[in-house]
Amino acid sequence: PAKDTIALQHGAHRIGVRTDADMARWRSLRFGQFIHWGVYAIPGGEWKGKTYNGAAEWIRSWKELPHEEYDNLYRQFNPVNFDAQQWASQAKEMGAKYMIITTKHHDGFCLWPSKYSKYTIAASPYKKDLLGPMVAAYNKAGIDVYLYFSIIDWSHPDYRASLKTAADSAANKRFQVFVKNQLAELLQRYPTVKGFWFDGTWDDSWKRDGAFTDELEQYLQSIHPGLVMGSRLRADEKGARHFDSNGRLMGDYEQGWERKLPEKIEDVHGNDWEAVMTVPENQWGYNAQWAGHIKTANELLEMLVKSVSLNGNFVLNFGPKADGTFRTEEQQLMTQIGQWMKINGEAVYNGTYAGFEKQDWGYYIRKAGTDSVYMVVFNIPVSGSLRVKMPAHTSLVSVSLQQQTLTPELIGRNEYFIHLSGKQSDTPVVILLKTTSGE
Ligand code: FHN
Repeated sequence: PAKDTIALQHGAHRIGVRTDADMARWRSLRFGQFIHWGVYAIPGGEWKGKTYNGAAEWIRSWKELPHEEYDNLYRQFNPVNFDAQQWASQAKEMGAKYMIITTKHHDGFCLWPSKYSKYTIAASPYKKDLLGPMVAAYNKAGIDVYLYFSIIDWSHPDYRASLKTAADSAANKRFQVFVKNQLAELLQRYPTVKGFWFDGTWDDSWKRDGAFTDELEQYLQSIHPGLVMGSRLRADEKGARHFDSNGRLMGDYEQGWERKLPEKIEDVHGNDWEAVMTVPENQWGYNAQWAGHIKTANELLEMLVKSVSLNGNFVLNFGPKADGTFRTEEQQLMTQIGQWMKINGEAVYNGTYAGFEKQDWGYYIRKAGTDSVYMVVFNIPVSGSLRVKMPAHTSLVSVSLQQQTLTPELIGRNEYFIHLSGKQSDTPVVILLKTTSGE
């Protein structure tokens, strides 16, 4: 280690990004669909006429809803209208290339019939496994599946947030075995999944056992080589999460971008990263009454494009209803985003940071490993002139807007205006620059 780094046994085991094919695939997909689905969809943010003002999937922690009552909601969980094919085809229509499903959220309810828990879909009136058909349908539609898994488990008698006594430590050890068993079970049941998306790893009991998080990560990799797992799983032996005590990223990509995006390439320190985003401000599970600002398709597309322009993936969350259908607002968003992606998705998939100076009109995305750079324009200036400053040693060869050639105006040394005078658009405009690089 360098002079000012400390020796760590359970810190990052890799410097720089993963370079294997499984990780390259994850990186190329760029757009994902997140789904938060569980028994919390039944109350949908309301209980006995009162509205909970937290996130709907957290309603069990609200004093107005006794745990006893929440923990019996599964007896009513019967998503008779769940249609895996339909879910998959609408995700495909939207342009998602991967999806992340909550196999188990903080409440502990399992969407699969786990043999390690009684609190699962098997005990509900629906009885049937939900994950199996979901994984099959999404895969058939060409979409990779990732499994969200909460470490925090409010239903498990051995879960401890902190370890104060020897009995707590013993319970925690049993809980770790349970976690390991459930994860191995998921991989064994759904072998086509590409990775885990861990959550609920912030409690002291988890953070203080960095060695276990490290062993678990290696164990999962050993039984399912190539698995992609973000930085939320890990802690080092000093309790540092995501980044070890030397500031190095643990896990395969930075998983801290929740409902926020980096501003500039320096913010991501050369790491792979992914952002997860809600449609309303902070609701993941189904909430019957969305409040506050509801993001529009254009706002979400801007976040997607911005993420890709900074080398990241973007994952948009949906919270289906308890019966297995999606609310109208979400269906409309999927359709609107999909309409744009169908025509312009080529600018997003396999996109990377382009190395161009940022301009106010929008974002540049480079098709990985090529001289093709897309300009995704969100703000056409009143002048109609888009400024393009070429990076050093790069020259502009041609400019086109949907097969139509545009003639750039040279306005300075290697600096151009691309004129869009008179052009108006309700959706982002994509311009393709062909460039050459070299000394
Ligand atoms: O508490 C959860 C929350 O309900 C939701 O699942 C999000 C998704 O990233 N994760 C946690 C908060 O970080």
